[in-house]
Amino acid sequence: MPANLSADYKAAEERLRQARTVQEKLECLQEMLRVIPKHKGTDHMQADLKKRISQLKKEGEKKGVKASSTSLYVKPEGIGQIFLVGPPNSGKSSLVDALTNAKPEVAPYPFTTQMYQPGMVRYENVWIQLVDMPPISSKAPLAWIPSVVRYGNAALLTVSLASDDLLTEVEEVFEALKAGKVTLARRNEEAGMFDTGIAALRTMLVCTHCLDPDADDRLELLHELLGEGFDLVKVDASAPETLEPLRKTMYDLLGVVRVYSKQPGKPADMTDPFVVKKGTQVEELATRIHKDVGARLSYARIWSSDDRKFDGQRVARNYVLEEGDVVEMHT
Ligand SMILES: Nc1nc2c(ncn2[C@@H]2O[C@H](COP(=O)(O)OP(=O)(O)OP(=O)(O)O)[C@@H](O)[C@H]2O)c(=O)[nH]1
Ligand SMILES: [Mg+2]
Repeated sequence: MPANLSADYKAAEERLRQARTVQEKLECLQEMLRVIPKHKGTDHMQADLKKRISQLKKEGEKKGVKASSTSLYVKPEGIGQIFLVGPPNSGKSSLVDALTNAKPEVAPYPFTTQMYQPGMVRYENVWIQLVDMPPISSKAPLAWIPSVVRYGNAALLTVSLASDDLLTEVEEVFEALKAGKVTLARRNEEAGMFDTGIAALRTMLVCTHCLDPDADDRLELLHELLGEGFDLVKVDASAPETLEPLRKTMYDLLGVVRVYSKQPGKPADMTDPFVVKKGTQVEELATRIHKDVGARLSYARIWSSDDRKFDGQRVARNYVLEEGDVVEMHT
């Protein structure tokens, strides 16, 4: 029986021939399986596609890639997941190399990173996940990037102040993300997943190569392109002390606060915080500790990190927790 393969199938097959990474190949094979005519004449081809998909998934998992039948994702760890997005050679992997335990490849040529690679950043008593990503560029577009970053808690838009093509590169990043229904939210814009399917990621602009002699001129041009609204930090991987403040930057970007619970008469364990969204009320924290505690909570006592504000005062169930609060629950 003839297979009668469709144009969609042939196009996916052609893309497969050109695919370089595990993800790209996987996406092509999955597409081929999706569009192949389902009849007796293609039974053996369908079986072959399934076998190749399963082999590639195993190969991908060995390299740290989690693949499901429809999408790829990076398993979140720590108190939040932050993706590095940016043009080629902008210093994304250098940041992961300097700030985390991961050892991504850093090289002086573009398109070094082909696979996402998560690392963990220590900030005081918490861990934040920072995910290195392949570059976003029209020269080698990877359609899967937006579908992975959309589930992150935030993004670092990493751009190089040593690049003469900076503006075009940045525009390409915005365009590619937009095509995948991802936008980068400025300071005053709402972040989150919208009904339209658009994911808006809270974003900080990280300008690398800030010691380049022309860095300030390029930054001015970038300001003209982007307008107001993105908070930015300037760093240079050749001066490691400029990278350290990024730890706090990342923490602040996540929009969370750390609070510590204590038993009456005992000190709080300040090494082991509860991490909750800004705006969380004490009754929500109580429910998180145990639903009975939440239900029975009558009041709490708070010690602020700045103890001139609260030094064991009673607060009601709807008290909004602040960074560093020590909380004693009373039922
Ligand atoms: N002087 C200087 N060099 C940097 C800086 N950041 C990165 N580099 C160098 O620039 C080159 C590219 O850095 P990478 O970290 O590999 O860049 P990338 O964004 O991961 O590149 P791709 O994986 O291709 O997207 C390497 O040679 C780095 O050592 C910086 O802030 N200052
Ligand atoms: Mg890289």
